[in-house]
Amino acid sequence: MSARSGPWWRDAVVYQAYVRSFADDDGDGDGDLRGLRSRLPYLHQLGVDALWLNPCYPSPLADGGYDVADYRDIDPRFGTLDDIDDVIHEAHALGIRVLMDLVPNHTSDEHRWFRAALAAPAGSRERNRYLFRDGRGPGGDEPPNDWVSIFGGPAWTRVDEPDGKPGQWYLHLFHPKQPDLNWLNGEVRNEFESILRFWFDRGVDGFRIDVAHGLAKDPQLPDLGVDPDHEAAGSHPHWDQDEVHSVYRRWRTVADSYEERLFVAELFVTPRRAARYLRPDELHMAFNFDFLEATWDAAALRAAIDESMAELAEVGARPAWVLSNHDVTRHVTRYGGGTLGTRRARAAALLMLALPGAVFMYQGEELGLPEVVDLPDDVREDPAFLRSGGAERGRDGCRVPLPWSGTEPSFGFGPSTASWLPQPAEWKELTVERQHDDPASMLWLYRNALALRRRHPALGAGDMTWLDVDDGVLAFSRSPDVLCVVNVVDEPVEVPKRLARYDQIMLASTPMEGTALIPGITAVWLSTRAGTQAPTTMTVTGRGDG
Ligand code: TEU
Repeated sequence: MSARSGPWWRDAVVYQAYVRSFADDDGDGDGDLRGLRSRLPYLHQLGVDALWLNPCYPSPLADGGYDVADYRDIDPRFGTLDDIDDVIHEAHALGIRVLMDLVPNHTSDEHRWFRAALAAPAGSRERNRYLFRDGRGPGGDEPPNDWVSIFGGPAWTRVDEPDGKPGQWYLHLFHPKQPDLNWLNGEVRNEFESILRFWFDRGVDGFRIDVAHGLAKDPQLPDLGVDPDHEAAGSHPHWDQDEVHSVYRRWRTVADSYEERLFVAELFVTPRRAARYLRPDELHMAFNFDFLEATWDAAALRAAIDESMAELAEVGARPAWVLSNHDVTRHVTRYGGGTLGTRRARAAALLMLALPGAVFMYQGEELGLPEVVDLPDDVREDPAFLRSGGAERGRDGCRVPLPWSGTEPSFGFGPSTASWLPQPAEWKELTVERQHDDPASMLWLYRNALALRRRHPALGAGDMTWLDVDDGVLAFSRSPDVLCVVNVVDEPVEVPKRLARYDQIMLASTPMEGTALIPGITAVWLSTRAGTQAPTTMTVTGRGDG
């Protein structure tokens, strides 16, 4: 029985599937929707509530699919609309909701709108869907302003006009193959509302919204200046402009015309500014990147948790915790790698999963996968790497296809040895099959934690109260009757006598003897009552799970 109340997403555990790297059905080395579908039983047994799919729309993949050429279809590499319908259907039958990834800041340059814009003259309706401007300087040879692309270089690219002469420039905050849309244009707004409906009508339960703070630009497109200090809220010309909120208010009315549809924002703004996106008539949740970015330090972790929870409380929103995603170095590696990184990652998982709110986990974190830091340059595809000439190592190292079974690549990722990025030989120790029967594995820890979280009322809606403990230790209670203690430092710590009544171990990230002493780098969930410990015998079914 579920201990939940409120909308499904309130305390949900959402599993992020990077479709290209999750499971490959046809053996071409790219994951696909049929592969994903065949692994839904695995996700069900893991105990997740929902699935978020990275973009799988038709795309030239100049930025891993965040360059969408058609928002109402599936890329043939990944499958068909029938395949996504099957995924949605079968996920729902297993009680798993499905979120898609919406990319509204920019399209692909291969989107029909952008092609039409290139063929049309300056000042046309077609160009006005994007941000085309004349250049500055003699002959308009210089970009319209000084904005820079996230992937390096200027944020403007000059086009050849239909007559073959160099002409206007278009804005792209990301790759030149990702032209920014003009969100002051009503046609753009209508189109995206229609796209939302298209997917909601197919049964999609919500969207993760890419670069949600980026859509609205200062209409004057002013220079950033030599020393862009835009701490003053709302004063940055292309991030977090107030106008963006009118977009989300409209989207919310669309979502609310369906049942329990969710919007999760990817935002890079302060917690205070993030709360504005989560007002009751806007988006529902935003990823907490301060938590992700906090170093493994008790005070830093606590500050990240407290600050964001305080801001969210003001608007009545729930947090969305995250440790890893497809854009960042995997947390086993961030936390120091090897045994140390793995021990910290285990403790971090129990910390995150004990907090109030939703949790977004990234595929492979349940296997304790590290970042692949030694990918050869010639296999890397991330524009962050390619456009910085390798100065940025980029994000390919967290996108390596999952190891499912066996002892040789592709480790059951697909029916062939192919995988679009090579998997390290050592991953034979980290396959799902290998961890399946190993109680000391990361997979067991996640499965047990998710099962407890689902079943224990404290870990759903329960209140959270910090307890006063030693430096280097985090302790909080969740009512009723769960105490989470995280010993962040590498020395054992005594549990204060006043908490001795919590003498039942529900789940611990390292083996514990008794509850008086918490080993170094360990998180534990304790209870005063017997019978709440983690289920320890579980079987997993599904292709290749052993
Ligand atoms: O990311 C937004 C973003 O600004 C960063 O995470 C960015 O990807 C990183 O700093 C570059 O190295 C979102 C997506 O999550 C990301 O995968 C896309 O590349 C980006 O938007 C563009 O759509």
